[in-house]
Amino acid sequence: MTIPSSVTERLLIGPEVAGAIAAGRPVVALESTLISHGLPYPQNIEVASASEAAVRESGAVPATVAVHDGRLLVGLDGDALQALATAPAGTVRKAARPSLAVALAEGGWAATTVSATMIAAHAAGITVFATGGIGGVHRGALGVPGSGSAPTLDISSDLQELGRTPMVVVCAGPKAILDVPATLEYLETQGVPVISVGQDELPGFFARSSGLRAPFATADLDGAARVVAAHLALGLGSGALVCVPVPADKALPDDVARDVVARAIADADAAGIGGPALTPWLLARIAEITNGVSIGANTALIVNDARQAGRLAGLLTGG
Ligand code: PSU
Ligand code: MN
Repeated sequence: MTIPSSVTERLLIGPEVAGAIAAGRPVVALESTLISHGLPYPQNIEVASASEAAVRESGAVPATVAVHDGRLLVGLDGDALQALATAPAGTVRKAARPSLAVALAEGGWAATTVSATMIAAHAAGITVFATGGIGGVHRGALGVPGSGSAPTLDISSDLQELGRTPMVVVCAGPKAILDVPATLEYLETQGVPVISVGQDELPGFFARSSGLRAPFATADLDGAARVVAAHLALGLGSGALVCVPVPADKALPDDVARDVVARAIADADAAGIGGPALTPWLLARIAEITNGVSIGANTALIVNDARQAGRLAGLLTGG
């Protein structure tokens, strides 16, 4: 058995994506965990297709990333997207930095989280990546004051990946299910600039605002592109996080978002859910509690992020 000895040997880059990278044209990586674990069918395939279309409309080439039979696919075709979106529950692994090797070695399909998508996209030579929300410090990771419960230390590998991989990730803010202040502190420690576009407050994923001031804010995407370009040119090795708020017409009101998230977290605690299953479980529970309204917000913000990332990729390549 010959085992590929580098990430590059595992890569299988789609022809259109490979052509765009070689020509220096703007490319946007898209992750696949939100397809297999983040949203139900058929909203998952709709959002995957709409995100690719939004990237194209803004003048860039989309490259959705996943793992299949030992290869890191960068640029899925329509059949592959469909296969991922319709796979029976439990048959698609969730691959992050710590579980990428298992996903590659075991064969079959795996969806890539933000961390694993960054690894593949960076190896392919892509700089810009769009997702809905990054993983972060889960509530209770550091213990719950006064509760006597032990810290879970559940901190997404997305945060360290942002600290070690020089890419720009466009999202709608850290997922509201997280300990957002701790997530911001962690990103600061990792040397990751966090830039809010168009508002001083950090976007709150399902809601326009997280209730926290963003570390940096720019009036528009051009301003964000200037900061990102300066950061990447320094060669520090870390990535940057650009946060754009969910479109207003699909946003959950700030107080509603706060309440449903609190309820879902209490339910997860009661049900004993933890580890990699926690994020998908909470997203599904929030969809239930809101009668699907959260799915409308989630899909709108993902497609919007893809569109902004396409524009950002154009600005960064001088387009
Ligand atoms: N954004 C979404 N839905 C998702 C995710 C992001 O709108 O399902 C996924 C991403 O792939 C992210 C992952 O990397 O959740 C984080 O999982 P964890 O907290 O287990 O690290
Ligand atoms: Mn985790």
